[in-house]
Amino acid sequence: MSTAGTHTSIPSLTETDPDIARLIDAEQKRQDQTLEMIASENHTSSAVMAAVGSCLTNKYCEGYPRKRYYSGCEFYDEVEELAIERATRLFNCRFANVQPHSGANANVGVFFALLEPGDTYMSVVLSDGGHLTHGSPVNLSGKWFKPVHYPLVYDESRPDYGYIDYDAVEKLAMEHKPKLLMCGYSAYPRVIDFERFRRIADKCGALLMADIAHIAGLVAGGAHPSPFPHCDVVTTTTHKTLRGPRGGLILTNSEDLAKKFDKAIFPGTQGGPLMHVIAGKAVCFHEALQPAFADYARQVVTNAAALAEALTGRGWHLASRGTDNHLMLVDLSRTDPDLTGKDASLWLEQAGIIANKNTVPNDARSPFVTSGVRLGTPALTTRGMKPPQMQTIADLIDRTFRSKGNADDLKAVNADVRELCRQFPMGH
Ligand code: DSN
Repeated sequence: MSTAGTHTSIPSLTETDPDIARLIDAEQKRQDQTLEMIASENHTSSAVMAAVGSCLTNKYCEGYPRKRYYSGCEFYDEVEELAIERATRLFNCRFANVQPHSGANANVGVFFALLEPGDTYMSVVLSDGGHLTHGSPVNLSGKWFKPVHYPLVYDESRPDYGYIDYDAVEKLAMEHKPKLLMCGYSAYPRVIDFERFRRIADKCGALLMADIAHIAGLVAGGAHPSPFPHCDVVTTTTHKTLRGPRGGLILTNSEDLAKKFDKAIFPGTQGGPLMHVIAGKAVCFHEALQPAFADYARQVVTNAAALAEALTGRGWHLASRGTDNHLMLVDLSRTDPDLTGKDASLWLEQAGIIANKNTVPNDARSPFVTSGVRLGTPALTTRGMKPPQMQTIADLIDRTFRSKGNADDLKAVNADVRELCRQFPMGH
Protein backbone atom coordinates (compact mmCIF):
# COMPACT_ATOMS: atom_id res chain seq x y z
CA MET A 1 0.00 0.00 0.00
CA SER A 2 1.14 3.52 -0.57
CA THR A 3 0.82 6.49 1.70
CA ALA A 4 0.48 10.10 0.71
CA GLY A 5 3.50 12.19 -0.11
CA THR A 6 3.88 15.88 0.56
CA HIS A 7 0.62 17.74 0.48
CA THR A 8 2.25 20.88 -0.87
CA SER A 9 2.36 19.07 -4.21
CA ILE A 10 -1.24 20.40 -4.32
CA PRO A 11 -0.36 23.79 -5.86
CA SER A 12 -3.64 25.44 -4.81
CA LEU A 13 -2.84 24.91 -1.13
CA THR A 14 0.71 26.24 -1.43
CA GLU A 15 -0.53 29.29 -3.30
CA THR A 16 -3.62 29.98 -1.20
CA ASP A 17 -2.27 29.26 2.23
CA PRO A 18 1.50 28.79 2.43
CA ASP A 19 1.35 28.74 6.24
CA ILE A 20 -0.87 25.67 6.37
CA ALA A 21 0.98 24.09 3.44
CA ARG A 22 4.24 24.51 5.35
CA LEU A 23 2.77 22.96 8.50
CA ILE A 24 1.38 19.98 6.58
CA ASP A 25 4.78 19.47 5.00
CA ALA A 26 6.43 19.67 8.41
CA GLU A 27 3.99 17.13 9.81
CA GLN A 28 4.62 14.77 6.89
CA LYS A 29 8.34 15.03 7.61
CA ARG A 30 7.73 14.37 11.30
CA GLN A 31 5.78 11.23 10.43
CA ASP A 32 8.49 10.13 7.98
CA GLN A 33 11.29 10.57 10.52
CA THR A 34 9.72 9.15 13.68
CA LEU A 35 8.57 5.71 14.81
CA GLU A 36 4.83 5.94 15.42
CA MET A 37 4.10 3.61 18.32
CA ILE A 38 0.88 5.07 19.71
CA ALA A 39 -1.26 1.94 19.65
CA SER A 40 -4.31 3.81 18.36
CA GLU A 41 -2.59 5.49 15.40
CA ASN A 42 -1.65 4.41 11.91
CA HIS A 43 -0.62 5.71 8.47
CA THR A 44 -3.64 5.59 6.18
CA SER A 45 -3.42 5.13 2.41
CA SER A 46 -3.26 7.91 -0.15
CA ALA A 47 -6.53 6.51 -1.58
CA VAL A 48 -8.28 7.10 1.75
CA MET A 49 -6.78 10.59 1.96
CA ALA A 50 -7.89 11.36 -1.60
CA ALA A 51 -11.49 10.52 -0.68
CA VAL A 52 -11.35 12.56 2.53
CA GLY A 53 -9.84 15.51 0.66
CA SER A 54 -12.46 15.41 -2.12
CA CYS A 55 -15.46 17.55 -3.16
CA LEU A 56 -17.66 15.31 -1.00
CA THR A 57 -16.89 17.75 1.81
CA ASN A 58 -19.19 20.30 0.15
CA LYS A 59 -22.64 18.93 0.79
CA TYR A 60 -25.26 18.53 3.49
CA CYS A 61 -26.85 15.08 3.52
CA GLU A 62 -28.90 14.89 6.73
CA GLY A 63 -30.81 11.64 6.87
CA TYR A 64 -29.88 8.31 5.34
CA PRO A 65 -29.54 7.05 1.73
CA ARG A 66 -32.72 7.70 -0.31
CA LYS A 67 -34.24 9.54 2.70
CA ARG A 68 -32.39 12.86 2.78
CA TYR A 69 -33.50 16.28 3.87
CA TYR A 70 -31.62 18.01 1.03
CA SER A 71 -31.59 17.71 -2.77
CA GLY A 72 -28.60 16.72 -4.86
CA CYS A 73 -27.61 13.64 -2.84
CA GLU A 74 -27.71 11.00 -5.59
CA PHE A 75 -23.97 10.25 -5.55
CA TYR A 76 -23.73 10.62 -1.78
CA ASP A 77 -26.46 7.98 -1.43
CA GLU A 78 -24.35 5.58 -3.45
CA VAL A 79 -21.22 6.40 -1.44
CA GLU A 80 -22.98 5.74 1.87
CA GLU A 81 -24.66 2.57 0.55
CA LEU A 82 -21.29 1.25 -0.58
CA ALA A 83 -19.75 2.07 2.79
CA ILE A 84 -22.58 0.26 4.60
CA GLU A 85 -22.47 -2.79 2.33
CA ARG A 86 -18.69 -3.09 2.66
CA ALA A 87 -18.77 -2.59 6.44
CA THR A 88 -21.33 -5.38 6.89
CA ARG A 89 -19.34 -7.70 4.60
CA LEU A 90 -16.08 -6.91 6.39
CA PHE A 91 -17.45 -7.51 9.88
CA ASN A 92 -19.89 -10.26 8.94
CA CYS A 93 -23.04 -8.60 10.25
CA ARG A 94 -26.34 -7.30 8.83
CA PHE A 95 -26.53 -3.59 9.64
CA ALA A 96 -24.09 -0.70 9.84
CA ASN A 97 -24.38 2.98 10.64
CA VAL A 98 -21.34 4.65 9.07
CA GLN A 99 -22.18 8.21 10.17
CA PRO A 100 -20.65 8.53 13.68
CA HIS A 101 -18.01 11.24 13.53
CA SER A 102 -15.84 9.30 15.99
CA GLY A 103 -15.77 6.26 18.25
CA ALA A 104 -16.91 8.47 21.13
CA ASN A 105 -19.92 9.61 19.07
CA ALA A 106 -20.72 6.01 18.16
CA ASN A 107 -20.76 5.15 21.88
CA VAL A 108 -22.95 8.17 22.69
CA GLY A 109 -25.36 7.00 19.99
CA VAL A 110 -25.56 3.51 21.48
CA PHE A 111 -26.11 4.85 25.00
CA PHE A 112 -28.78 7.26 23.71
CA ALA A 113 -30.52 4.37 21.92
CA LEU A 114 -30.37 1.78 24.69
CA LEU A 115 -30.19 3.50 28.07
CA GLU A 116 -32.20 6.01 30.10
CA PRO A 117 -30.36 8.49 32.33
CA GLY A 118 -29.37 6.74 35.54
CA ASP A 119 -29.36 3.24 34.01
CA THR A 120 -26.65 0.81 35.09
CA TYR A 121 -24.12 -0.68 32.68
CA MET A 122 -20.83 -2.51 33.17
CA SER A 123 -17.37 -1.77 31.78
CA VAL A 124 -13.68 -1.53 32.68
CA VAL A 125 -12.43 1.65 34.38
CA LEU A 126 -10.13 3.96 32.39
CA SER A 127 -7.14 3.32 34.64
CA ASP A 128 -7.38 -0.45 34.00
CA GLY A 129 -7.43 0.02 30.22
CA GLY A 130 -11.01 1.12 29.60
CA HIS A 131 -11.95 4.25 27.67
CA LEU A 132 -13.08 7.72 28.64
CA THR A 133 -16.52 6.96 27.15
CA HIS A 134 -16.90 3.78 29.20
CA GLY A 135 -17.94 5.59 32.37
CA SER A 136 -15.35 8.18 33.29
CA PRO A 137 -16.85 10.65 35.80
CA VAL A 138 -15.84 13.56 33.55
CA ASN A 139 -17.62 12.07 30.51
CA LEU A 140 -21.33 11.92 29.70
CA SER A 141 -21.08 8.11 30.02
CA GLY A 142 -20.17 8.53 33.69
CA LYS A 143 -22.19 11.65 34.49
CA TRP A 144 -25.57 10.60 33.09
CA PHE A 145 -25.46 6.83 33.54
CA LYS A 146 -24.32 4.47 36.29
CA PRO A 147 -21.20 2.51 35.36
CA VAL A 148 -20.20 -0.50 37.43
CA HIS A 149 -16.59 -1.38 36.66
CA TYR A 150 -15.42 -4.98 36.60
CA PRO A 151 -11.82 -5.84 37.51
CA LEU A 152 -8.84 -7.50 35.89
CA VAL A 153 -6.99 -10.31 37.63
CA TYR A 154 -4.45 -8.41 39.76
CA ASP A 155 -3.04 -11.47 41.54
CA GLU A 156 0.34 -12.24 39.96
CA SER A 157 0.37 -15.80 41.24
CA ARG A 158 -2.49 -16.59 38.86
CA PRO A 159 -1.75 -17.68 35.28
CA ASP A 160 -4.42 -15.26 34.02
CA TYR A 161 -2.80 -12.25 35.75
CA GLY A 162 -3.78 -9.09 33.85
CA TYR A 163 -6.68 -10.75 32.04
CA ILE A 164 -10.33 -9.77 32.49
CA ASP A 165 -11.57 -11.44 35.68
CA TYR A 166 -14.51 -13.20 34.03
CA ASP A 167 -15.71 -14.77 37.29
CA ALA A 168 -15.86 -11.31 38.85
CA VAL A 169 -17.71 -9.99 35.79
CA GLU A 170 -20.34 -12.68 36.24
CA LYS A 171 -20.68 -12.09 39.97
CA LEU A 172 -21.03 -8.30 39.54
CA ALA A 173 -23.43 -8.73 36.62
CA MET A 174 -25.75 -10.94 38.71
CA GLU A 175 -25.54 -8.48 41.59
CA HIS A 176 -26.15 -5.26 39.60
CA LYS A 177 -28.26 -6.59 36.68
CA PRO A 178 -26.91 -4.00 34.18
CA LYS A 179 -28.97 -3.09 31.15
CA LEU A 180 -25.81 -3.19 29.06
CA LEU A 181 -22.64 -5.22 29.46
CA MET A 182 -19.71 -3.62 27.69
CA CYS A 183 -16.45 -5.20 26.60
CA GLY A 184 -13.64 -3.84 24.41
CA TYR A 185 -10.82 -1.66 25.73
CA SER A 186 -8.10 0.89 24.94
CA ALA A 187 -5.12 -0.61 26.74
CA TYR A 188 -5.85 -4.32 27.08
CA PRO A 189 -3.23 -6.61 25.57
CA ARG A 190 -5.21 -9.86 25.60
CA VAL A 191 -7.82 -11.56 23.44
CA ILE A 192 -11.40 -10.79 24.50
CA ASP A 193 -13.57 -13.84 25.15
CA PHE A 194 -16.79 -12.64 23.49
CA GLU A 195 -18.46 -16.03 23.97
CA ARG A 196 -17.93 -15.87 27.71
CA PHE A 197 -19.33 -12.33 27.80
CA ARG A 198 -22.38 -13.54 25.82
CA ARG A 199 -23.07 -16.24 28.39
CA ILE A 200 -22.82 -13.69 31.22
CA ALA A 201 -25.06 -11.20 29.37
CA ASP A 202 -27.68 -13.92 28.82
CA LYS A 203 -27.52 -14.95 32.46
CA CYS A 204 -28.03 -11.41 33.82
CA GLY A 205 -30.39 -10.23 31.07
CA ALA A 206 -28.12 -7.53 29.60
CA LEU A 207 -27.52 -6.47 26.04
CA LEU A 208 -23.90 -7.12 25.05
CA MET A 209 -21.84 -4.34 23.51
CA ALA A 210 -18.25 -4.54 22.24
CA ASP A 211 -16.23 -1.41 21.55
CA ILE A 212 -13.61 -2.86 19.22
CA ALA A 213 -12.04 0.50 18.31
CA HIS A 214 -8.54 -0.79 19.01
CA ILE A 215 -8.78 -4.26 17.51
CA ALA A 216 -11.11 -3.58 14.54
CA GLY A 217 -8.34 -4.16 12.00
CA LEU A 218 -7.33 -7.38 13.72
CA VAL A 219 -10.94 -8.57 13.69
CA ALA A 220 -11.34 -7.57 10.03
CA GLY A 221 -8.12 -9.39 9.13
CA GLY A 222 -8.94 -12.50 11.16
CA ALA A 223 -6.17 -11.93 13.73
CA HIS A 224 -8.62 -11.60 16.66
CA PRO A 225 -11.93 -13.48 17.14
CA SER A 226 -14.99 -11.64 15.88
CA PRO A 227 -17.50 -10.10 18.29
CA PHE A 228 -20.22 -11.44 15.95
CA PRO A 229 -22.43 -13.40 16.34
CA HIS A 230 -22.02 -12.96 20.12
CA CYS A 231 -22.60 -9.22 20.57
CA ASP A 232 -25.84 -7.26 20.18
CA VAL A 233 -23.96 -4.14 19.18
CA VAL A 234 -20.40 -3.37 18.15
CA THR A 235 -18.88 0.09 17.95
CA THR A 236 -15.52 0.99 16.55
CA THR A 237 -13.32 3.67 15.14
CA THR A 238 -12.02 3.34 11.60
CA HIS A 239 -8.56 4.89 12.00
CA LYS A 240 -6.63 2.62 14.35
CA THR A 241 -5.68 -0.93 13.35
CA LEU A 242 -8.31 -0.64 10.57
CA ARG A 243 -6.10 2.05 8.94
CA GLY A 244 -8.91 4.24 7.61
CA PRO A 245 -9.92 7.88 8.09
CA ARG A 246 -10.74 9.24 11.55
CA GLY A 247 -14.32 8.20 12.27
CA GLY A 248 -16.76 5.86 13.98
CA LEU A 249 -19.07 2.99 13.11
CA ILE A 250 -21.97 1.09 14.72
CA LEU A 251 -22.68 -2.53 13.74
CA THR A 252 -25.45 -4.95 14.66
CA ASN A 253 -27.36 -8.01 13.47
CA SER A 254 -30.67 -6.81 14.91
CA GLU A 255 -33.01 -4.86 12.64
CA ASP A 256 -34.81 -3.43 15.65
CA LEU A 257 -31.55 -2.19 17.22
CA ALA A 258 -30.29 -0.90 13.87
CA LYS A 259 -33.35 1.35 13.60
CA LYS A 260 -32.74 2.65 17.11
CA PHE A 261 -29.07 3.38 16.37
CA ASP A 262 -29.93 5.20 13.13
CA LYS A 263 -32.35 7.45 15.02
CA ALA A 264 -29.87 7.95 17.85
CA ILE A 265 -27.12 9.12 15.48
CA PHE A 266 -29.40 11.29 13.34
CA PRO A 267 -31.35 13.22 14.50
CA GLY A 268 -30.53 12.08 18.06
CA THR A 269 -26.97 13.20 18.56
CA GLN A 270 -25.45 14.37 15.25
CA GLY A 271 -26.36 16.66 12.37
CA GLY A 272 -25.06 16.43 8.82
CA PRO A 273 -22.83 13.42 8.14
CA LEU A 274 -19.23 13.99 7.04
CA MET A 275 -19.70 12.44 3.60
CA HIS A 276 -16.06 12.90 2.58
CA VAL A 277 -15.05 10.86 5.63
CA ILE A 278 -17.75 8.27 4.88
CA ALA A 279 -16.21 7.93 1.41
CA GLY A 280 -12.82 7.45 3.12
CA LYS A 281 -14.39 4.76 5.30
CA ALA A 282 -15.73 3.01 2.18
CA VAL A 283 -12.22 3.03 0.68
CA CYS A 284 -10.79 1.72 3.96
CA PHE A 285 -13.33 -1.15 4.06
CA HIS A 286 -12.49 -1.99 0.44
CA GLU A 287 -8.78 -2.13 1.32
CA ALA A 288 -9.47 -4.21 4.42
CA LEU A 289 -11.50 -6.70 2.35
CA GLN A 290 -8.42 -7.51 0.22
CA PRO A 291 -6.37 -10.62 1.13
CA ALA A 292 -3.29 -8.47 1.81
CA PHE A 293 -5.04 -6.91 4.78
CA ALA A 294 -5.22 -10.26 6.57
CA ASP A 295 -1.43 -10.51 6.12
CA TYR A 296 -1.11 -7.02 7.60
CA ALA A 297 -3.28 -7.86 10.62
CA ARG A 298 -1.31 -11.05 11.33
CA GLN A 299 1.97 -9.16 10.97
CA VAL A 300 0.82 -6.51 13.47
CA VAL A 301 0.29 -9.27 16.06
CA THR A 302 3.52 -11.09 15.19
CA ASN A 303 5.43 -7.84 15.51
CA ALA A 304 3.83 -7.03 18.87
CA ALA A 305 4.75 -10.48 20.18
CA ALA A 306 8.35 -10.02 18.97
CA LEU A 307 8.61 -6.57 20.56
CA ALA A 308 7.10 -7.82 23.82
CA GLU A 309 9.58 -10.68 23.99
CA ALA A 310 12.52 -8.42 23.16
CA LEU A 311 11.56 -5.87 25.82
CA THR A 312 11.01 -8.58 28.42
CA GLY A 313 14.42 -10.00 27.50
CA ARG A 314 15.94 -6.60 28.27
CA GLY A 315 14.46 -6.60 31.75
CA TRP A 316 11.21 -4.69 31.23
CA HIS A 317 8.00 -5.92 32.85
CA LEU A 318 4.81 -5.97 30.79
CA ALA A 319 1.35 -5.70 32.34
CA SER A 320 -0.28 -9.12 31.95
CA ARG A 321 3.23 -10.40 31.16
CA GLY A 322 2.82 -10.07 27.38
CA THR A 323 0.42 -9.48 24.53
CA ASP A 324 -1.93 -11.30 22.17
CA ASN A 325 -2.81 -8.27 20.06
CA HIS A 326 -1.27 -5.06 18.72
CA LEU A 327 -0.29 -3.37 21.99
CA MET A 328 1.56 -3.80 25.25
CA LEU A 329 1.88 -1.86 28.48
CA VAL A 330 5.36 -1.52 29.95
CA ASP A 331 5.14 -1.27 33.74
CA LEU A 332 8.27 0.84 34.22
CA SER A 333 8.21 0.95 37.98
CA ARG A 334 9.02 -2.77 38.24
CA THR A 335 12.41 -2.16 36.65
CA ASP A 336 13.11 1.41 37.69
CA PRO A 337 10.93 2.63 40.57
CA ASP A 338 11.83 6.26 39.81
CA LEU A 339 10.95 6.13 36.12
CA THR A 340 7.48 7.52 35.39
CA GLY A 341 5.43 7.15 32.23
CA LYS A 342 5.54 10.93 31.90
CA ASP A 343 9.35 11.07 31.76
CA ALA A 344 9.68 7.93 29.68
CA SER A 345 7.25 9.16 27.00
CA LEU A 346 9.00 12.55 26.90
CA TRP A 347 12.39 10.92 26.44
CA LEU A 348 10.99 8.61 23.78
CA GLU A 349 9.64 11.65 21.93
CA GLN A 350 13.05 13.32 22.12
CA ALA A 351 14.51 10.16 20.62
CA GLY A 352 11.91 10.15 17.81
CA ILE A 353 9.75 7.34 19.18
CA ILE A 354 6.15 8.46 19.62
CA ALA A 355 4.24 6.65 22.37
CA ASN A 356 1.97 7.62 25.23
CA LYS A 357 2.25 7.43 28.98
CA ASN A 358 -0.43 5.13 30.39
CA THR A 359 -1.62 3.96 33.76
CA VAL A 360 -0.93 0.30 34.48
CA PRO A 361 -3.46 -1.82 36.40
CA ASN A 362 -3.47 -0.74 40.06
CA ASP A 363 -1.21 2.21 39.25
CA ALA A 364 -0.13 4.21 42.31
CA ARG A 365 0.57 7.29 40.15
CA SER A 366 -1.96 9.76 38.69
CA PRO A 367 -3.03 9.64 35.01
CA PHE A 368 -0.85 12.73 34.42
CA VAL A 369 2.26 10.94 35.64
CA THR A 370 1.58 7.16 35.40
CA SER A 371 3.92 4.21 35.84
CA GLY A 372 3.55 2.90 32.32
CA VAL A 373 4.01 3.44 28.62
CA ARG A 374 1.67 1.95 26.00
CA LEU A 375 3.36 0.71 22.84
CA GLY A 376 1.72 -0.49 19.62
CA THR A 377 2.86 -1.98 16.32
CA PRO A 378 0.11 -1.04 13.78
CA ALA A 379 1.90 1.96 12.22
CA LEU A 380 5.35 0.30 12.24
CA THR A 381 3.82 -2.66 10.44
CA THR A 382 2.25 -0.38 7.82
CA ARG A 383 5.79 0.83 7.07
CA GLY A 384 6.79 -2.75 6.34
CA MET A 385 8.67 -3.53 9.55
CA LYS A 386 9.00 -7.10 10.80
CA PRO A 387 10.44 -8.93 13.86
CA PRO A 388 14.11 -8.05 13.14
CA GLN A 389 13.13 -4.37 13.30
CA MET A 390 11.22 -5.06 16.53
CA GLN A 391 14.52 -6.26 18.03
CA THR A 392 16.20 -3.04 16.93
CA ILE A 393 13.33 -0.96 18.30
CA ALA A 394 13.42 -2.81 21.64
CA ASP A 395 17.09 -1.81 21.86
CA LEU A 396 16.28 1.82 21.06
CA ILE A 397 13.52 1.87 23.69
CA ASP A 398 15.74 0.16 26.27
CA ARG A 399 18.51 2.73 25.67
CA THR A 400 15.97 5.54 26.01
CA PHE A 401 14.48 4.24 29.26
CA ARG A 402 17.98 3.78 30.74
CA SER A 403 19.24 7.19 29.53
CA LYS A 404 17.92 9.08 32.58
CA GLY A 405 17.00 11.75 30.04
CA ASN A 406 20.63 12.44 29.10
CA ALA A 407 20.47 14.67 26.00
CA ASP A 408 23.53 13.13 24.28
CA ASP A 409 22.21 9.60 24.74
CA LEU A 410 18.80 10.59 23.37
CA LYS A 411 20.44 12.31 20.41
CA ALA A 412 22.34 9.10 19.63
CA VAL A 413 19.12 7.05 19.81
CA ASN A 414 17.43 9.59 17.55
CA ALA A 415 20.14 9.18 14.91
CA ASP A 416 19.45 5.43 14.87
CA VAL A 417 15.68 6.03 14.76
CA ARG A 418 16.10 8.25 11.70
CA GLU A 419 18.22 5.66 9.97
CA LEU A 420 15.59 2.98 10.58
CA CYS A 421 12.86 5.32 9.29
CA ARG A 422 14.97 6.00 6.19
CA GLN A 423 15.16 2.27 5.53
CA PHE A 424 11.36 1.92 5.83
CA PRO A 425 9.89 4.93 4.08
CA MET A 426 6.17 5.52 3.73
CA GLY A 427 4.88 3.62 0.75
CA HIS A 428 6.07 0.12 1.70
N1 DSN B 1 -7.44 7.97 22.25
C1 DSN B 1 -7.63 6.58 21.87
C2 DSN B 1 -6.50 5.74 22.33
O1 DSN B 1 -5.39 6.20 22.24
O2 DSN B 1 -6.67 4.61 22.73
C3 DSN B 1 -8.90 6.05 22.29
O3 DSN B 1 -9.92 6.88 21.85
